[in-house]
Amino acid sequence: MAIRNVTLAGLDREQLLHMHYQMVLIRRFEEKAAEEYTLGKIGGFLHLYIGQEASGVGALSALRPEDYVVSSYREHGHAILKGIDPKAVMAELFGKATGCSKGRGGSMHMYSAEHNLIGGQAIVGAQLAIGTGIGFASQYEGKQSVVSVMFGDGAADEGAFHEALNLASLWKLPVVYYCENNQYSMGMAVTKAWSVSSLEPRAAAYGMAYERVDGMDLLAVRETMLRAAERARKGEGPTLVESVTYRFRGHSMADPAYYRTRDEEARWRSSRDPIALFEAKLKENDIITDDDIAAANMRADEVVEECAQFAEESPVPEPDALYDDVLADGTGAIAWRNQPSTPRD
Ligand SMILES: Cc1ncc(C[n+]2csc(CCOP(=O)(O)OP(=O)(O)O)c2C)c(N)n1
Ligand SMILES: [Mg+2]
Repeated sequence: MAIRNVTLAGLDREQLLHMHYQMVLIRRFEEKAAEEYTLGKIGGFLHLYIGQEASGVGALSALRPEDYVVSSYREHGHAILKGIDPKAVMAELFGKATGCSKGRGGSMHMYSAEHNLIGGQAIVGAQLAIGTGIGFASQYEGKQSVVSVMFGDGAADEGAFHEALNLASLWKLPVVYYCENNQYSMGMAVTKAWSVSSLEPRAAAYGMAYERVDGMDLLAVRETMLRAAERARKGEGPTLVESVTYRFRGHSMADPAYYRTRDEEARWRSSRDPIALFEAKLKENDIITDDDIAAANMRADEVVEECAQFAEESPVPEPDALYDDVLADGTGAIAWRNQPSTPRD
C-alpha cells in the first residue's frame, strides 16, 4: 500500500498517527494498571477508561495548554493527555512520592497545577461546580483559558449539574460541559435513569448550546470540541457536549457487571472499538499501515513497562510529608507548610 500524505479533518499524517498512538498508549496504560492492581500494587479503587479513548483524545486534542481540565475519578487518560508524564500517573496509582499528587491522591486524584489539570474528583458531580468556578475566574481575570469539565452520565443527575449549567449560561462562562455518556452509572443504565433520551432538553432548560457526538469517532469528537471551545473563547458562552461512548470494563475493578450481558459488551468491542474504527479510517485513506500499527503498540508497551518499573522503584512518601500542603491543621490555625508564605503573613 502506498502511503499518502493526505490530510483528514485538517490534520496531517504525523498528527493523525500521534492521536492514534495516544489512544493506544491510554489503552495499554489502563491494561497495565489493571494487572498491577490484581498484583496488589495499587490500593483503593481503580476505574478504567478502556473503550472511551476516542472520547478523551478527540476532546483534549482540541484544547490548548492554557485550558483547564477538571475530571472525575476515571481520569488517568485525561491526565496523560493534559501532558502529565505517564510515569508520574502510574507512580500516583502506586501511592509513591514521585506521583503527580505526591502519592497522596491515588487513582481518583490525579492533579497538576502546572498542566492545568484540576483533578481527579471522587465526588460525582464535584467537577461541575469546581469547573464553573474556574470558568468564572478565567472570565473575571480576562484570561483566554477555556475549562473543559469531564463528567459521566450519572453526574448529569446531580444537583450540581443544574446549578453549574444555570450560572454558566447566565454569565456566559468559558466552559465546555463534556459529558462522557458511557451508558452506565455504576450498575444503573441511562435508559433506566433518564426520563429523556439525551441531554438536549437539559441544555435547552438553561438556554445553552448543545451538541451530541459519536464518542467512538475520534475526528467527530475533535471537531465538536473545537467548535465548543471556540464558542467559549469568543465569549459566546458554554456548550453542553454529549459524547456517546461505552466503557468496555466494569465500573471499577470490583465490578462483575451483572447488570448487563456479555453479549452486549462483545457487540461494542467487536463493532465499536474506537481504536479499531480509527485504524480502519486511516487505512481507508492510505494513511496508516499494519507496520505503523504494530510499531505504535510496541512503543506503548515499552512506555507502560517503564512506567510500572518507575512506580515500583520509587519511594513511598515520608510519613512526615503528610502535613505538607495542608491548609488547616485541625486547631483552626492556618498551617500551610512548604508554601512561600502563609496566608497570615
Ligand atoms: C456524590 C456521590 N454519589 C455517589 C457516589 C458513588 N459513585 C461513584 S462513581 C458513581 C457512578 C457515576 O457514574 P457516571 O457519572 O456515569 O460516570 P462513569 O463512572 O460512568 O464514568 C457513583 C454513583 C460518589 N462517588 N459521589
Ligand atoms: Mg457513566
